[in-house]
Amino acid sequence: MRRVIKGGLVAVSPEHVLELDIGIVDGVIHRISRCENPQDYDQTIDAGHCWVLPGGIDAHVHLDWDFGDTVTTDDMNTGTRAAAFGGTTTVLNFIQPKPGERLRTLVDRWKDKGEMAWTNYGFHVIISQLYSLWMDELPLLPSMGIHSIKVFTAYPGKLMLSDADLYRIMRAASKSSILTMVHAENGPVIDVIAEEAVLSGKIQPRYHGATRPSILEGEAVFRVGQISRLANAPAYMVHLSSLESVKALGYARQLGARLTAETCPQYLFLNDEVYQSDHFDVAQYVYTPPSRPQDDVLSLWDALRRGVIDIVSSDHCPFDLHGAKELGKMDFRLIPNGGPGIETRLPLMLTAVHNGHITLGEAVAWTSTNASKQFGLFPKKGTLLPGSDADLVIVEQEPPPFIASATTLHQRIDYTPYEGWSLQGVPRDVMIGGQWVIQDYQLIASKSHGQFVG
Ligand code: DUC
Ligand code: ZN
Ligand code: ZN
Repeated sequence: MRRVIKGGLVAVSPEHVLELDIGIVDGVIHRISRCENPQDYDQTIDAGHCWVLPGGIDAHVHLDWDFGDTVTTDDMNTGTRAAAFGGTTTVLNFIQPKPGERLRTLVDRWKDKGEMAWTNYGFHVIISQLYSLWMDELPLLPSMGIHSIKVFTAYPGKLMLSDADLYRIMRAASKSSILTMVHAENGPVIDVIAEEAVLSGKIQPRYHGATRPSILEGEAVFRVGQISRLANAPAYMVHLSSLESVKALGYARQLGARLTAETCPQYLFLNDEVYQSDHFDVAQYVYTPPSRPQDDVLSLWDALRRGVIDIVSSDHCPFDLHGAKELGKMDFRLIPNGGPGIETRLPLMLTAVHNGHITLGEAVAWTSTNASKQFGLFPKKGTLLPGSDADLVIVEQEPPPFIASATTLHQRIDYTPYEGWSLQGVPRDVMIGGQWVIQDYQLIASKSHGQFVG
């Protein structure tokens, strides 16, 4: 099948946004230039008055994740379908071995689940303890197409590693060319603060925000940076939310730490005002880290612009408000931490472009190109160069109105933190591997086209 997309303003890369036509043959971009002979193609798509962008890459999602006593509501089917509606064509999902499970079994199990994915997909493996079987198999992960692991310095007794084990695991990962991704917060101190809050009667969801101070995020970012230097390991800091972290990141890097970092829309578009009410509805903003004061929000935008942080991922980790979140009705510590965002990530960033807050090139860099480079997918993904996979989105420059709502979005969850927001960046058309998945805002593919990116 030969297709040509004509007349769009094409972000070939963040630096090169040009009026071009894109020829696609057998799922791969074969030329970018003015096309004078559309009759050479089987299909011509009019992209006049549209942006054509590399498909979004969401490097941080939790689909079908067992988290404590519950599981995230979206799975590889529903979550990737929602991702596609939001212009994301590749998702990297966190997968966690069951106690005693071999890593190979885990990866095989998830590759089977990947059969239902509408987008391309890859995996990061969560390592929550220094378990000998996992440590023995760690070097084999790259041969299974896995190049990153994730560890936590929060959630003592559940997911948290000691500093000693963090050091051992980072060192082992680095020896096998595996990137360690880190959730950096000082979990033990947070637990003391949260316990004291509950003992003094502060049980409502709003206290989630106040009991996870950003000092303890910055402290952990710096500590992880120093440990990573000693382990001679690069580290990727997930979901940074605060100025404390940005400063810690900068200082650790100055000292020689090889750190990269992401932030997420909930830290760029929301602030701590969401924790002002005593109402249980505030549980929808119980994700970790919490949203921060507006000064932190501004510092994150600034860090993105300066290239200190270079990726915006969703941390899509959905739990129903009138469901799993109610586990914490009487104690905010029991509310499963996480919120939805796989579908709204790119549209929110493109709305910021429409509003003149950021450039189109910046949005492309932060939502696609930089993640493709970080996770070894470039130049097949994250750019629209000849030879790249035809994973792309077409976004109308003057789109029809779209109001974000749990009912208008496709994520399988009963709320969105952006309920009622007007979004201007919802893609009209989405192509994955040369196949149309979304056209004219409708799902048109009858089956999934996702490929494993290993
Ligand atoms: N960290 C994540 O990255 N996702 C969900 C919960 C958490 O703490
Ligand atoms: Zn986390
Ligand atoms: Zn996460």
